[in-house]
Amino acid sequence: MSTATAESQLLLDLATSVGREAAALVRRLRPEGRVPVADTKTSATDPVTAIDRASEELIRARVAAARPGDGFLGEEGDTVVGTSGVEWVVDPIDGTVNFMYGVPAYAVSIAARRGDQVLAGFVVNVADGREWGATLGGGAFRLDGTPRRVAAPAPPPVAHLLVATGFGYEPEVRAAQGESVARLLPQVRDVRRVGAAALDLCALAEGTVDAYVEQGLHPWDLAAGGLVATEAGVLLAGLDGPPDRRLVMGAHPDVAAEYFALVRACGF
Ligand code: LIP
Repeated sequence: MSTATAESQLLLDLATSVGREAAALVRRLRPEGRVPVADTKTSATDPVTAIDRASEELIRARVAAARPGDGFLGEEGDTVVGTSGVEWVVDPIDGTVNFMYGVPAYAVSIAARRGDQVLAGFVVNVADGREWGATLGGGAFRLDGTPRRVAAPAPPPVAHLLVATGFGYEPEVRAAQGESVARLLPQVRDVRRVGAAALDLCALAEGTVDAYVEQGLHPWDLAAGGLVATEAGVLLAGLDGPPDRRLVMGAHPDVAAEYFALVRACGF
């Protein structure tokens, strides 16, 4: 096992143990019914709950204890600049609106990267316990139960793709995204709006959707699920290069070029 792979595996092992502990905390703290909003961020409909914050505090504490020199970029707290060259990129609850309403699609998403290169990623759907993990060059796996490799299946033709997508929190951004999706809809099988990018990317990795498109994602929405998807054989792309805040597109290599062109033609 190469040194790089050994390091990535150690990072995945830590992400997995800390991610499972954070998921257990979120399950334990979630009250019956609707979860109250603690605050809002980019808009009145962009919520954070006290449990998002508790989950991130736990993850920060565990990572700092295990790897004190590492950096930390989390959705809910201050960025920590490290000295080791490794940075953790964390969404303590991806799909916060689903979490608030009790829609069973919200996840803890933990990745470790060196510069722009994600080395390890772990995603757990807190509501149903499904887990995904990946290391750079080491493949993608389902980790709940007996670990088993995940590989994106051969896709149908573009006109029959089931596409996952999502919308931002700012009304004017949503309006434009809605128009692009309206143009895409008659040219594919259908769309799914699950509400958590990390789970969308893991669904793409294992073929419960065929393609993905979203604008406005933050690094913590994309890092871990993105590695699971690419290590499962999916191609991810952005507007003019790697996926980023402006655009994330994903599909199997057999249809990627045609699908990416369609997405662009729809105005994304
Ligand atoms: C969510 C993303 C989702 C997007 C939502 C939101 P959050 O992240 O995972 O893909 O459509 O608008 O940004 O805010 O729940 O961590």
